[in-house]
Amino acid sequence: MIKILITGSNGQVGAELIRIIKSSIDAEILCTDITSKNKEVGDLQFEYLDVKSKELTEKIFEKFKPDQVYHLASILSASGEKDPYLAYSVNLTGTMNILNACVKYNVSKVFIPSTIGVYGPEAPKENAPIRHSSIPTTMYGITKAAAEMLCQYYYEKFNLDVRSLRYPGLISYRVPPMAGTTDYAVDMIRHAARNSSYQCYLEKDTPLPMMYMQDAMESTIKFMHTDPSKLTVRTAYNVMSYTFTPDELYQAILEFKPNFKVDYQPDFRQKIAESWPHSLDITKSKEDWGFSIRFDLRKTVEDMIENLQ
Ligand code: AKB
Repeated sequence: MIKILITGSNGQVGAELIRIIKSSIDAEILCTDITSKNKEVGDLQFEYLDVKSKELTEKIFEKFKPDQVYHLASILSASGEKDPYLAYSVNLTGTMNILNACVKYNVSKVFIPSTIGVYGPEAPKENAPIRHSSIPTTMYGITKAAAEMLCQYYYEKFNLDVRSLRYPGLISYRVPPMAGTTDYAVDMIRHAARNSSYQCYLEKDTPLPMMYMQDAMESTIKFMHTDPSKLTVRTAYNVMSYTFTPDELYQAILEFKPNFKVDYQPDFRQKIAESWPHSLDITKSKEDWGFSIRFDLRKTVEDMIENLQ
């Protein structure tokens, strides 16, 4: 049985990844986070791990001896702007600690998610390519762009099988996201499901690339199972399902909740959203590892509302 270590297991992605790994892989799983374990961890093993600490990180690796690592601990775009130093320490020092421990303890495969936050305002807005020369304007984007380069560096220098996907905004119902810019989408659907009105912190006509969590997790597992010889990108592959604006999401929700009301009060996150592309070029993901999705926007909204009710 393989041993899988997950960092940031209490977060929005962690909670979902635990489920899919449990149901699709015969593995011994160790969940780690800086907060006490949430209910998704259930009866799995859990340890406190602050990835900023090299000593603690190595202690956990030494004790558990993972074969594979899913390094999800991260500070997202909105929280990163409130505390840039923390974003730097977790997203870069933490990632270095994980990569070094992976090399030291002979981990065979590691997943480190990236984000649309790596793009800056001068990147093409439509079909943004994997390779780009834009400079991200958030600390989250800067650290994640550097982390992508670290992935490639560790792959080339240490032959470590590091893999990464640039996630767009992820829509899910189990653990509410609270620290990003794309989170309004989850929040809007949550309010609709509970029959309360919603105040949106982005302008109604702000397009962003998005994806339903089920598709994101199934893609991640498929990607991690791909024969390494097929992978031609060792920074990060682009993935996304659809683009919508807050108003387009609102219109999609009205089909299921006709009395739902939204008003718009943009805050500092508007500027972050405007610096990101509307859509990504996903050709390489389709060619190299067969990326595909099941949920369009309508199905996403329907499934979200059903589960949140
Ligand atoms: C955020 O909004 O910060 C994240 C992301 C797009 O990476 N959801």
